[in-house]
Amino acid sequence: MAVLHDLVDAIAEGRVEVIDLTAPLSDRTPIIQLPPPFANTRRFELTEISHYDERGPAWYWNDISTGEHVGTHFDAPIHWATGRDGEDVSQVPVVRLIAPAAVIDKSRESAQNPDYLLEISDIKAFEKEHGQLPEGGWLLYRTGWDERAGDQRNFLNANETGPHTPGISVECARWLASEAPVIGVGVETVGTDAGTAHSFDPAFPCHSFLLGSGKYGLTQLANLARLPPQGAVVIAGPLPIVHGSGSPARVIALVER
Ligand code: 23J
Ligand code: MN
Repeated sequence: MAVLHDLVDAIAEGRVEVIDLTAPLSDRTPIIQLPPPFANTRRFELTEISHYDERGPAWYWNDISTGEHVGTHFDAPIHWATGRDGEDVSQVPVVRLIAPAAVIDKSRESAQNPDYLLEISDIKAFEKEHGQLPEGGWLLYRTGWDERAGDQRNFLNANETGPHTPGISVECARWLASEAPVIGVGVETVGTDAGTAHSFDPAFPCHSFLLGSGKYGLTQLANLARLPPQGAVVIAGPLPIVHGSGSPARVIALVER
């Protein structure tokens, strides 16, 4: 009881700041675009049921339609073939949804090179300066890409060779999955993998290794610039979609000031 009320007091007094890491969900929210012959997700959309009118005089409501992997969202292990026997999004234990986070900032590197790939050496250097990655927590990867989220073209940054967005190297993805103490990786981009990861070996290594190890992904996070390198606590709220491979999620962070 005491700890929880201390937390509520600390939030009310501003000693703990609550930061929204979630992108707004609308029909303009950027979505991933896979090349042919692959099938693609649908956008988030509202269909009005009534709006204080003859269809419902005192109420406004909508139907929603969306892909599971739209906007700020959670990737469950079952999303990838390597994790096919793992948890669907409704089976992720709620205790996993509140976890500490380390934030590594490669926004400068990503501005210079949109194909920037996070390496194990980057994480070792981070750990030397800021301490170890949190046990049972997230590695959040800041690239500055959230500034582009208002515009699908700029966000996907595709040319004739495909999308160019920063990501994680094959070796680093393997290491994060098998050696690092984290439960998952969160990114600002449309997916946890780099734009060019379709041509990596294996393809989409973040998805392949992390989800294959029962770990998770969080994508299209906003406001990572407002988090400290260590010490934030992340609350991620995917919908418990039965058999779902993922879900749009409200993701918030608590930061001690
Ligand atoms: C399906 C296929 C490839 C990718 C993805 C989905 C995602 O990024 C996702 O949202 O999980 S790379
Ligand atoms: Mn996804």
